[in-house]
Amino acid sequence: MTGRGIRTLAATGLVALLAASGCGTAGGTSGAAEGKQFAPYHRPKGTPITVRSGRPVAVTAGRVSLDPNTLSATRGTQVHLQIHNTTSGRHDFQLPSFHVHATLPPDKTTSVTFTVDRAGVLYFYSSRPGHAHGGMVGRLTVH
Ligand SMILES: [Cu+2]
Repeated sequence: MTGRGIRTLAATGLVALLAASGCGTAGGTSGAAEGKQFAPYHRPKGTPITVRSGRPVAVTAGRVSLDPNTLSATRGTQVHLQIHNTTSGRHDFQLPSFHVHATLPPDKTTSVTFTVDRAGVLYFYSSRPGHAHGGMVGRLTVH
Protein backbone atom coordinates (compact mmCIF):
# COMPACT_ATOMS: atom_id res chain seq x y z
CA MET A 1 0.00 0.00 0.00
CA THR A 2 2.99 2.28 0.44
CA GLY A 3 3.66 2.27 -3.27
CA ARG A 4 0.09 3.18 -4.04
CA GLY A 5 0.26 6.06 -1.58
CA ILE A 6 3.36 7.46 -3.24
CA ARG A 7 1.84 7.12 -6.65
CA THR A 8 -1.37 8.84 -5.64
CA LEU A 9 0.52 11.70 -4.04
CA ALA A 10 2.65 12.23 -7.14
CA ALA A 11 -0.32 12.03 -9.47
CA THR A 12 -2.28 14.55 -7.41
CA GLY A 13 0.52 17.07 -7.66
CA LEU A 14 0.77 16.57 -11.38
CA VAL A 15 -2.95 16.91 -11.92
CA ALA A 16 -2.88 20.19 -10.01
CA LEU A 17 0.00 21.37 -12.17
CA LEU A 18 -1.89 20.40 -15.30
CA ALA A 19 -5.05 22.18 -14.19
CA ALA A 20 -3.10 25.34 -13.49
CA SER A 21 -1.63 25.29 -16.99
CA GLY A 22 -4.99 24.89 -18.71
CA CYS A 23 -3.69 21.94 -20.69
CA GLY A 24 -6.22 19.27 -21.61
CA THR A 25 -5.99 15.57 -20.93
CA ALA A 26 -6.54 12.81 -23.42
CA GLY A 27 -7.06 9.94 -21.04
CA GLY A 28 -9.97 8.38 -19.25
CA THR A 29 -10.25 5.07 -17.49
CA SER A 30 -11.39 2.92 -20.40
CA GLY A 31 -9.29 0.44 -22.34
CA ALA A 32 -8.29 3.21 -24.71
CA ALA A 33 -6.72 4.96 -21.75
CA GLU A 34 -3.91 2.41 -21.87
CA GLY A 35 -2.57 4.52 -24.69
CA LYS A 36 -2.62 1.56 -27.08
CA GLN A 37 -4.21 3.72 -29.74
CA PHE A 38 -0.79 5.30 -30.13
CA ALA A 39 1.13 2.02 -30.37
CA PRO A 40 1.48 2.30 -34.18
CA TYR A 41 3.29 5.62 -33.73
CA HIS A 42 5.91 4.27 -31.35
CA ARG A 43 9.20 4.19 -33.23
CA PRO A 44 12.01 3.03 -30.95
CA LYS A 45 14.51 5.80 -30.29
CA GLY A 46 17.58 5.66 -28.09
CA THR A 47 18.71 2.71 -25.98
CA PRO A 48 15.97 0.66 -24.30
CA ILE A 49 16.10 1.30 -20.56
CA THR A 50 15.36 -0.98 -17.64
CA VAL A 51 14.03 1.36 -14.97
CA ARG A 52 14.98 0.73 -11.34
CA SER A 53 13.65 2.37 -8.19
CA GLY A 54 15.90 5.18 -7.03
CA ARG A 55 17.59 5.61 -10.40
CA PRO A 56 16.21 8.57 -12.33
CA VAL A 57 15.96 8.18 -16.07
CA ALA A 58 16.75 11.21 -18.22
CA VAL A 59 14.39 11.61 -21.17
CA THR A 60 14.74 14.25 -23.85
CA ALA A 61 11.59 15.69 -25.36
CA GLY A 62 12.15 17.02 -28.86
CA ARG A 63 9.79 18.63 -31.31
CA VAL A 64 7.66 15.47 -31.62
CA SER A 65 9.89 12.90 -29.97
CA LEU A 66 10.87 11.30 -26.69
CA ASP A 67 14.32 9.79 -26.29
CA PRO A 68 14.68 7.14 -24.97
CA ASN A 69 11.16 5.91 -25.60
CA THR A 70 11.34 2.21 -24.83
CA LEU A 71 11.28 1.46 -21.10
CA SER A 72 10.73 -1.62 -19.01
CA ALA A 73 10.39 -2.23 -15.29
CA THR A 74 9.39 -4.92 -12.88
CA ARG A 75 6.13 -4.54 -10.99
CA GLY A 76 6.51 -2.40 -7.87
CA THR A 77 9.24 -0.19 -9.32
CA GLN A 78 9.03 3.49 -8.55
CA VAL A 79 9.67 5.09 -11.91
CA HIS A 80 11.30 8.50 -11.84
CA LEU A 81 11.65 10.28 -15.16
CA GLN A 82 13.40 13.60 -15.59
CA ILE A 83 12.04 14.87 -18.86
CA HIS A 84 13.93 17.73 -20.47
CA ASN A 85 11.84 19.63 -22.98
CA THR A 86 14.56 20.93 -25.29
CA THR A 87 12.12 22.85 -27.47
CA SER A 88 10.61 26.30 -27.20
CA GLY A 89 7.12 24.77 -27.37
CA ARG A 90 4.95 23.20 -24.74
CA HIS A 91 4.53 19.46 -24.52
CA ASP A 92 2.89 17.19 -22.03
CA PHE A 93 3.37 13.67 -20.73
CA GLN A 94 0.38 11.40 -20.45
CA LEU A 95 0.33 7.91 -18.94
CA PRO A 96 -3.33 7.40 -18.13
CA SER A 97 -2.84 3.81 -16.98
CA PHE A 98 -1.04 5.16 -13.93
CA HIS A 99 -2.93 8.46 -13.73
CA VAL A 100 0.07 10.51 -14.80
CA HIS A 101 -0.67 13.79 -16.54
CA ALA A 102 2.18 16.31 -16.55
CA THR A 103 2.94 19.45 -18.50
CA LEU A 104 6.43 19.92 -19.92
CA PRO A 105 7.20 23.65 -20.09
CA PRO A 106 9.66 24.85 -22.75
CA ASP A 107 13.38 24.63 -21.96
CA LYS A 108 12.70 23.00 -18.59
CA THR A 109 13.21 19.64 -16.95
CA THR A 110 10.11 18.16 -15.34
CA SER A 111 10.19 15.29 -12.85
CA VAL A 112 7.54 12.62 -13.17
CA THR A 113 7.28 9.90 -10.54
CA PHE A 114 4.90 7.00 -10.35
CA THR A 115 4.87 3.40 -9.16
CA VAL A 116 4.04 0.65 -11.60
CA ASP A 117 1.84 -1.64 -9.56
CA ARG A 118 0.58 -3.93 -12.28
CA ALA A 119 1.97 -5.67 -15.31
CA GLY A 120 1.22 -4.72 -18.87
CA VAL A 121 2.40 -2.97 -22.02
CA LEU A 122 1.56 0.71 -21.74
CA TYR A 123 2.10 3.73 -23.91
CA PHE A 124 2.88 7.25 -22.81
CA TYR A 125 2.48 10.18 -25.14
CA SER A 126 2.04 13.89 -25.60
CA SER A 127 -1.57 14.96 -26.02
CA ARG A 128 -0.67 18.19 -27.80
CA PRO A 129 -2.38 18.22 -31.22
CA GLY A 130 -0.51 16.04 -33.70
CA HIS A 131 2.37 15.19 -31.37
CA ALA A 132 1.57 11.54 -30.63
CA HIS A 133 0.77 10.85 -34.25
CA GLY A 134 4.07 12.48 -35.16
CA GLY A 135 5.95 10.05 -32.94
CA MET A 136 5.86 11.57 -29.46
CA VAL A 137 5.05 8.17 -28.00
CA GLY A 138 6.89 5.82 -25.68
CA ARG A 139 6.31 2.27 -24.55
CA LEU A 140 6.61 1.02 -20.99
CA THR A 141 6.55 -2.71 -20.40
CA VAL A 142 5.88 -3.79 -16.82
CA HIS A 143 6.58 -7.41 -16.02
CU1 LIG B 1 4.52 17.08 -27.48
